[in-house]
Amino acid sequence: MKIKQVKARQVYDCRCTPTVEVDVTLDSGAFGRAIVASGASTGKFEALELRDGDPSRFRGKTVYQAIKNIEQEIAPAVIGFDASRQADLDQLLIELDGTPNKTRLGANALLGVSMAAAYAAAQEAGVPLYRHLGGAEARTLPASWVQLFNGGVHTERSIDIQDFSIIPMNARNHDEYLEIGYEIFQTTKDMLRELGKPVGSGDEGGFWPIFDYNEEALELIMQAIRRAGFKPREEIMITMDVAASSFFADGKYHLELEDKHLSAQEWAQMLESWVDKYPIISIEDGMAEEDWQGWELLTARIGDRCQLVGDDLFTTNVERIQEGIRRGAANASLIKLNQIGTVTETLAAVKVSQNANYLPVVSARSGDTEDNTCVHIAVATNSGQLKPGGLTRTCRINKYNEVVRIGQELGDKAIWPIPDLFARFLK
Ligand code: 2PG
Ligand code: MG
Repeated sequence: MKIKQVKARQVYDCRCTPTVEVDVTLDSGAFGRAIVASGASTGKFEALELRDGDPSRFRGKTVYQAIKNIEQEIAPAVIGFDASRQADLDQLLIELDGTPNKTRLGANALLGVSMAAAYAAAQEAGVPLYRHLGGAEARTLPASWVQLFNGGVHTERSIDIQDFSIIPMNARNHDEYLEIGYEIFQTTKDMLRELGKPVGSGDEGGFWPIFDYNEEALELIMQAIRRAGFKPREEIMITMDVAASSFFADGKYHLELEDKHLSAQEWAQMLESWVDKYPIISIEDGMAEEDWQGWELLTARIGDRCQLVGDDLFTTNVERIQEGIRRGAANASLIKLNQIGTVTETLAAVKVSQNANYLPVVSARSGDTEDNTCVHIAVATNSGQLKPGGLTRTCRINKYNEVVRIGQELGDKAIWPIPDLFARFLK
């Protein structure tokens, strides 16, 4: 499975922001292609996404240097390497870069090669990527958070909270799940229309909310669930990504819509009151990435009845996840390939989470593409949850479609994870 050729090019994500695409060809002719996704609400502790920074070209966002690094440094180093040895290959990439945060060659450069090599090795082995990475045990289809509202930096901060999604809990399979999600998504649209509110979508395919206060999103979701003929809590649960780092400053949480400046204690109280009032099964980044104490506080308060997901907090970084486990901060981790920069480190982050009973949620990014690697990572690791976005835009729907394909491939071997996945929060 020797790598024969590595080709890289600048392509464009769903915001038309430049990004890295890599092709890896093996001696046998087996071929792998991957595109690196990109975030907007980027965590401070993420590996570096190398951009050229020339404001006259794509507003500084071109990735020509990363491409050059692949062609001139990474390719010569990996040509002749056995692509089936993913962990060794990734170790080589990490050492070649030589910095803790992949700042020299760029995590986007490294990840593109890492993922494309994985695809090439899978093709050579004649198996799909999830099987190549996860073996025969990889057969849990992910339940996707169906995003209804975008917010935060994905909608020019039209509301403070970054996203609201639903999880149909009683669906027996992915098709049924998506059908219920679709019905509620469309009902939400009907209601927005009736209220004279915009029905356009934010960066991740959820609706772009124009609301007077953050809780209005929750109220509307409750109405939409009922109007679509479902029972909140019994049948449908809600997830939120607060992305609290984006409104945390000087030790306070600043809710612009409410004009409130809250201490971690007050903010945790407010989140708890929402969990009391609404069927919220999951809160992501409820506290800011540097506010470990806030995280501990929130976890102690509601961690037994709500999944608390560290995204900016953990940045798919084994050491940060371990720190969270030690401190009792969060009880789940968001997993994004480009936060850490290689396939192997991504899989390691999932493992560390699972070993500590922290549920992993594999996520797309707000700047995503036709690449479906995140879906394969979810299946490969039996994570059970995926965060692809709302029910518009191909960069979102392609993830749902990939789940459909994998489901068909697995046939009756496929495991459908809900509602068991959340049993510990539903007692
Ligand atoms: C997040 C992600 C995906 P972004 O915060 O969870 O929803 O957003 O890719 O912009 O960081
Ligand atoms: Mg997030």
